[in-house]
Amino acid sequence: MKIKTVPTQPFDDQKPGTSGLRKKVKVFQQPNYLENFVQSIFDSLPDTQGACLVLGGDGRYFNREAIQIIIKIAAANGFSHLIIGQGGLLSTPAASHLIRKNQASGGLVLSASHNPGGPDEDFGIKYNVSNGGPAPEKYTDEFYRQSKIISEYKIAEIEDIDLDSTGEQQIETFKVTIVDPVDDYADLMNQIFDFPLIKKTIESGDITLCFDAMHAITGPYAKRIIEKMLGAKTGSVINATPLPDFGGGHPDPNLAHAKQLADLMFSSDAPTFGAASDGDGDRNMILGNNIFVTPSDSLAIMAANAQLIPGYNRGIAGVARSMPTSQAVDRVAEALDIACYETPTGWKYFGNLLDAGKITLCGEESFGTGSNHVREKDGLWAVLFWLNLLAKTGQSVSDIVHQHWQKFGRDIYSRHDYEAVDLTLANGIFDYLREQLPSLPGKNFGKFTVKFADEFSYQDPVDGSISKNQGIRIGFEDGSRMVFRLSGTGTVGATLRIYLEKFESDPALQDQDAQIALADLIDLAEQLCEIKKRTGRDTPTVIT
Ligand code: VG1
Ligand code: CO
Repeated sequence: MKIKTVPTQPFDDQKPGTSGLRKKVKVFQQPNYLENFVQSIFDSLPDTQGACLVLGGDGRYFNREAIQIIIKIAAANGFSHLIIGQGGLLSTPAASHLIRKNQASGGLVLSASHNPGGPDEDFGIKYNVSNGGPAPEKYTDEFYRQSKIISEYKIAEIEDIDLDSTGEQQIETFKVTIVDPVDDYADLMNQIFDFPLIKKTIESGDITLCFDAMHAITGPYAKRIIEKMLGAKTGSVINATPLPDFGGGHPDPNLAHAKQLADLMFSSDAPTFGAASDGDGDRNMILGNNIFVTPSDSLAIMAANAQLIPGYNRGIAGVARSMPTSQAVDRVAEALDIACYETPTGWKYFGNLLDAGKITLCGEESFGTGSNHVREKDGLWAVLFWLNLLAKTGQSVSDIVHQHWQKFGRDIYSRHDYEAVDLTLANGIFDYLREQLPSLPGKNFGKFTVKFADEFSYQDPVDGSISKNQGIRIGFEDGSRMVFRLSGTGTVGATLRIYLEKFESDPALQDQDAQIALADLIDLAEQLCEIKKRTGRDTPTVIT
């Protein structure tokens, strides 16, 4: 195999964020941009000689072209085996599973997740390590360091690989295996959940459902699993064909972006269960007939009911949630007498806890839940968990949620996002918040008394590594909380996220609209951060 060494210059903006490197497609299409980043990753790895790499993406614009380039760079860097999803497609959780199942040295997942796709939209690339999880910070810091000193990359001069036929292709000692993207993942789900019971309940009509794949990667997975294996009617999966631009929408499963599904679930024709997933298949939104389950509540409900699911019937070791996620799961952990960990935002912080067996379930408020079955959050897994729960209990989504609140209380929760904020203004807001932190504890704001105010820092209990500046937290005596963070996945300006939470133990007051129940906390957040005043905006871009 002929290998070419190409001289290159570093780019100064290849610092991975919350979940890999995300930029506009046009940025990735600049000469050498993708090549540099991939070579920087390979330069950071201890040994690529003879190694096996999993490769696939969410099918967004530039996916195929990027895969052909990566194959050639991987071959030139000594990888001996590539496992690639047919058509270049793999959901993030399926990629995680393939890495684990094949004991690959790692994987590259091409996705910008819930960000829009298309020639003028976003592309992304993320490296996962041998446990199947996103590369921890010590890796991503090294990728960035290499990207700043890179002077050349290696590329094999070989023909494009046929991505569409499953099977093996061999070029000298370099082997490429094209696999069906769904097969192994569907097998894994079948091992965890009670498929015969779910199928019976769906076929009897006791569960009716709609799954919105948002023209993204979960279409083929949901068609196979929900319609074919579990017997849901054809058409139960909507927007099922992955499109390079996701049909022009944001493949972000929330009430704002999955509007078609949300409208259906709050109509008189609503099925008993509704769900959606995101661009790369790791997020989920759960709905019942006229009810939306917040991701934080979903995690808590899963933890409280895990013993009803075959894959977790021996109980769960512990749970973890990202810091801004509501404290609902903490209450369940306390009742079950298991550990509950609070980690920074991003799935990479759960890996060590899962590997060490300290936790079984984990989740984030951003529509992400998962377990020790892979090392990524997993959208369809969460959907199947809920379907199994409905089938097993015979209850409706609404009954399950209300009973949970009655037992544990409700953490009324909302996140307000302000997108594309001018960077200088955003930094000013954080400076202003930071200045106030020392003087806040003990201060009264109407009925709220500040209990603590700090900037979250995390020490990993397994390897002792420390991650600082992970968001500003202000907690109040009554258990209410607000968190301010800057997004690490956006590609335009700064996205400021405000997370708001209030505990309600009185069942008579639990059924309130979150925005109304949180109104005084929302006002106080504005008073403390002045985002509306400083940006001149009068509402958040997205409320979830
Ligand atoms: C967001 C979410 C975070 C999630 C990350 C990746 O990050 O808040 O919880 O892990 O996206 O999800 P940020 O830094 O923008 O807040 V995905 O589905 O984009 O891989
Ligand atoms: Co995602």
